[in-house]
Amino acid sequence: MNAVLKPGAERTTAQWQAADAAHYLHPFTDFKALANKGSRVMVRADNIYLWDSDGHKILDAMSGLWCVNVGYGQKALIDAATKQMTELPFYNSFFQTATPPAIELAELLAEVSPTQFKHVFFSGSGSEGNDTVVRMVRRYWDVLGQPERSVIISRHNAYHGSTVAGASLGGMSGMHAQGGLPIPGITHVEQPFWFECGQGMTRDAFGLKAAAALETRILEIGADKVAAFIGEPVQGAGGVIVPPDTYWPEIQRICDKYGVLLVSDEVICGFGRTGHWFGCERFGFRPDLMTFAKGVTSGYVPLGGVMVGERIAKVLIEQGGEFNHGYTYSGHPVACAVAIANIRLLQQGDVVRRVHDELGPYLAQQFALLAEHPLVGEVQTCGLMGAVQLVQDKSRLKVFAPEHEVGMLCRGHCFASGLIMRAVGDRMIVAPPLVITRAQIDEMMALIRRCLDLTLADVTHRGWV
Ligand code: PXG
Repeated sequence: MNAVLKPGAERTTAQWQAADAAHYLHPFTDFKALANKGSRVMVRADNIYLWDSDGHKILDAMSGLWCVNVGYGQKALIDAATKQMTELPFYNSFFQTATPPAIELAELLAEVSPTQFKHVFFSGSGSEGNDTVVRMVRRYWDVLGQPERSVIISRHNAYHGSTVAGASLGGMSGMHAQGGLPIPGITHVEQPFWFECGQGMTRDAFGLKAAAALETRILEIGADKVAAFIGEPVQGAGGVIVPPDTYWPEIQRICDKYGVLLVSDEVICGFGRTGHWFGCERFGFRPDLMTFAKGVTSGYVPLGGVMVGERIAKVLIEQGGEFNHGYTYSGHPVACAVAIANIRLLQQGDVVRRVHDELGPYLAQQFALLAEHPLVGEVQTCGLMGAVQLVQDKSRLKVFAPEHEVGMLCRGHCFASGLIMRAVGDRMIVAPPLVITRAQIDEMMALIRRCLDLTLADVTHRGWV
């Protein structure tokens, strides 16, 4: 009988790292630097914990990459995939065909989405979802006889993916610096980031000012040339930037005034992350399109898509003829079956309400205590997302010199202490699985506190404070 090996134990860590360095180009990575250092190889997971190839247990406060909303090891998702793979592992939806999971998921998404959404277009990822958004909003205006209405307005420091259209919609200067992006017809306005752009104003006044940047740009371009505005309800990859409450209602007012389509990128905020099914519900706006991915399957298999509001669906269905767009994996039956099981689990476990009523408020309360730490200039939370802004001088909210990379120092302590927390510059962020318990939030907070203390000791020792 063959011995049953532990996951990952087929090779030693050093052997995994050598093969990785020899063949595997990782996303958003300095290939040479990583090859010299060696990857951390993750081999197993359960609930909110991961184990690496050296057997270390790690609390995953980033839900994989903002996606494992129901936590690891959920049997219902595993069984759904196994059953669907056995019955029908693949069929496409191109040539007037469909599969039961794709149809049923479309129906279920309409049930959990805000009422204006009755239709969905599936993709394989969030980036592909946003490519679909670009093609769909332009097609909509074409069909209505206004093809010149093609400009899409987004925001600096937005993240909308890494395909050519996704990276162009995004407002990441590092991404625009490579490969001639953004493509024409996409323009960026101010982000609602009070800490960086709004100090000296009240948060509410700043929210209105940041939204006014949209109106100014619409008037500069001409409303008859603007197709849509896109934004994340809370900027995730940008650093968990929770906008002032005045921001989104004003954006909605401006889009309505000029007839501009409003697109909510819900790739991170969707499926309970904010304590609502979708982030737009938390902030009180009514998008025409919603991009989703990640939490729709809790990341167990890739799936994304776009919820299409009735304003657009009606035009495309009744007057549009053929829409020349789609992906091999649009409506992949295994991905859709897993998504159905995932959404049922969120519904049956009352997970979204628990984030709203219990876990979100508890995280907010615990993060508020962190604000007293000498390194912390600002904390923000929204549902089960949180950000801690590290500062050099708390009284004046003065930031560290970027070259000191204090966020990376802190992230290093997190890694070494068994906690996965992201650093965006000097903003430390978490987005744990939505099934986390209060006791596990306490465990996470103790680790965060310890890492802040270790970082404070470092910067004191180096004379940076
Ligand atoms: N929109 C948003 C709001 C996202 O956060 C995408 C679109 C693209 O999704 P795909 O599935 O194509 O990756 C995302 C992805 C980070 C990080 O470092 C965030 C994402 C991806 C990778 C890294 O925080 N978000």
